[in-house]
Amino acid sequence: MSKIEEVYQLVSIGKAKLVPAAVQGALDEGNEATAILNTMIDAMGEVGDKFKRNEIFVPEMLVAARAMKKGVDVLKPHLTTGTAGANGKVIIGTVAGDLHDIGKNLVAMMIESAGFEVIDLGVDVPKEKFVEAYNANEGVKIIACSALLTTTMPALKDTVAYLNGQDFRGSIKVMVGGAPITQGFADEIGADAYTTDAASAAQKAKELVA
Ligand code: B1M
Repeated sequence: MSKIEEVYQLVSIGKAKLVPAAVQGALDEGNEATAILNTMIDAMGEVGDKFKRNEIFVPEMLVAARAMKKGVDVLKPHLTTGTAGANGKVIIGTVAGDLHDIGKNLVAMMIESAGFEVIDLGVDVPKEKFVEAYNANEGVKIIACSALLTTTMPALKDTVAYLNGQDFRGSIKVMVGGAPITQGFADEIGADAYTTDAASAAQKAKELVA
């Protein structure tokens, strides 16, 4: 089995301790960091499918997530470049009621790499917290919100509506994303931008402040 296949296997069965060495091995075998990242995302896809079929349960999803995070730690220096902070500040968080953070963390990492200082509010972030963070920080250019569940799409809608009602709205851009989100939904709720993945989120962030 090649190292990249091993990464897939180990993430999907949640072997957090073994993943870093396998990821390093896959890099050493000459695989691109983005290819290894995509392999881990595919492994999470399989985990999600097994969950949907009731073949595994929440604890197994959780250990797989931990394993993937360990792998991302090894990849981080290979995925990121750029001068943090030069383009201004981005506030990011996963919306209220939603505990998924791997996708949001990847977006944060790529946006940081695109030259922004990232203020990461974590998961399950109430809409008021985004505004508090804006008021507590100078130089915020973008507020970025993730929602990874169909059941938290209303919380994303609420958050964007709340941001849209703030006096400072004209001086920031609001970005949204996450697996169940679409361009149509982003338009409907009044966000400025929607992207499908972390790399395109970073690219879009640069365009929004250019
Ligand atoms: Co959850 N979960 N989960 N889960 N989980 C999904 C999302 C699910 C699709 C699995 C499935 O059924 N197939 C399903 C949602 C179904 C739906 O929405 N209808 C689901 C469910 C149902 C649940 C629970 C309700 C299960 C339960 O308790 N019965 C529960 C909800 C908890 C809560 O949030 N309140 C739950 C819990 C969990 C864990 C906590 C166990 C764990 C998360 C741990 C963690 O994140 N620290 C977990 C996991 C691991 C998953 C899967 C398996 C993997 C998620 C992941 O990390 N994907 C997931 C299945 C899947 O995704 N295929 C599943 C990899 C990640 C890189 O992708 O997050 O999509 P993603 O991020 C992408 C893009 O979406 C985009 O870029 C990222 C990188 O490319 N993106 C943005 C994200 N944010 C963006 C922001 C942007 C732009 C792009 O701009 C601002």
